[in-house]
Amino acid sequence: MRIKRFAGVNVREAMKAVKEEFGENALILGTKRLGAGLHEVVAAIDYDLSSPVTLDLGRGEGDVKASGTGSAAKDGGADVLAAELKNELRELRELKRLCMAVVSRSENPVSDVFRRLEDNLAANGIDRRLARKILLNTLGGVAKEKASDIAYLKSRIREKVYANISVADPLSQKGVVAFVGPSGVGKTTTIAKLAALNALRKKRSMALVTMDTYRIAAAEQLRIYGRLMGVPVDVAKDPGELRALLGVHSDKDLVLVDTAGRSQKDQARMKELEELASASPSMRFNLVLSSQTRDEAMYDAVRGFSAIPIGSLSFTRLDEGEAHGPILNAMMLARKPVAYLSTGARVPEDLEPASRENLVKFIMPN
Ligand SMILES: Nc1nc2c(ncn2[C@@H]2O[C@H](COP(=O)(O)OP(=O)(O)OP(=O)(O)O)[C@@H](O)[C@H]2O)c(=O)[nH]1
Ligand SMILES: [Mg+2]
Repeated sequence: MRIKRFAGVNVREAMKAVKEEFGENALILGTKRLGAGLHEVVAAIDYDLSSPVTLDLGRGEGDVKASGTGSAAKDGGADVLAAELKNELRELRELKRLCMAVVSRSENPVSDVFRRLEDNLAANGIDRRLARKILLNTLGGVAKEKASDIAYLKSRIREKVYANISVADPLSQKGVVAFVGPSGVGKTTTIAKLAALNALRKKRSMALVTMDTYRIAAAEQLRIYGRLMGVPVDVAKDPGELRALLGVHSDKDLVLVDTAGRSQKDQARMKELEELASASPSMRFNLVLSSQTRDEAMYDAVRGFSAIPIGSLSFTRLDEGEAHGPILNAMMLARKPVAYLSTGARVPEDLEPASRENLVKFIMPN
């Protein structure tokens, strides 16, 4: 985004300068009389309105990296992160100041509309910083007579969010898919649902392997599901055992690998995952996150698990709250497609493949 002041002998002249430099898509933040024969117009524009909205939190560190490059890049990433955040903060402070200072003769000043829409997005759990970016990217191109039509603006925002969502099904191709993520988010349950859908409904040949040897009941939990579905369940203690089992199951369409939940703060356990990823380069990784995880906790999880080559994200517990904006927050930081949405604990009913349509409905229900 760029914010600039334009001066002219009157507002019309200053607006002409805005149009010349920023074009029709400029968002007018305010006008001010500076003195006799001198007026100022403050205008904003996104550098590229067609570019995706990004939450530039932790770019560099937050980007999901290929395995092996994780820790080295992460150390240098702290500076980049600090610089990015500082920059972000400066930009937002300037924007806030300008929004507050907007002088408008219309009944509904830009700042009021902006604040109402921002509050609406924030109430849905969307990070305010991301909400402001979405609004700036959306409002810039809006015709003047529509500038205070909240319903219209919301539909434009929905289009913007829709355009920024990507979805993918990691099980559409044959292969091995591992499910990783924080403790208790619903990894094993998601695997059970996917096993039921693929083995029973789609008649695909499958095997399940659990690498969760931390909890005594973990393997048993998966075995019970496997037995019900007629799908073999094996336990692998380490990447070597997994490799041997994958050899045994090389005839299967799909092998789903369950891993133990872990905190991204537990360096030893994260290291194990990195080793697993580098020992199994063809394995695809799906990061499972709870849609109820808010703000920094969500970003910490996304950043923490970015040390392994995450291919897609899944979100659980959509039934547990009304606000699903954290899904968008996580997506924008991870910049990875969404695979599955879990809407309850029932196996296999409570699972939907992610689509742009259902995601927009969850993220912006009102
Ligand atoms: N309400 C709700 N409960 C869920 C959902 N997904 C899973 N659960 C429940 O959450 C609990 C934990 O689910 P698990 O699948 O064992 O979670 P996990 O990520 O494998 O846990 P760990 O292996 O211990 O890290 C279970 O009681 C599940 O029934 C969901 O989408 N909504
Ligand atoms: Mg589990």
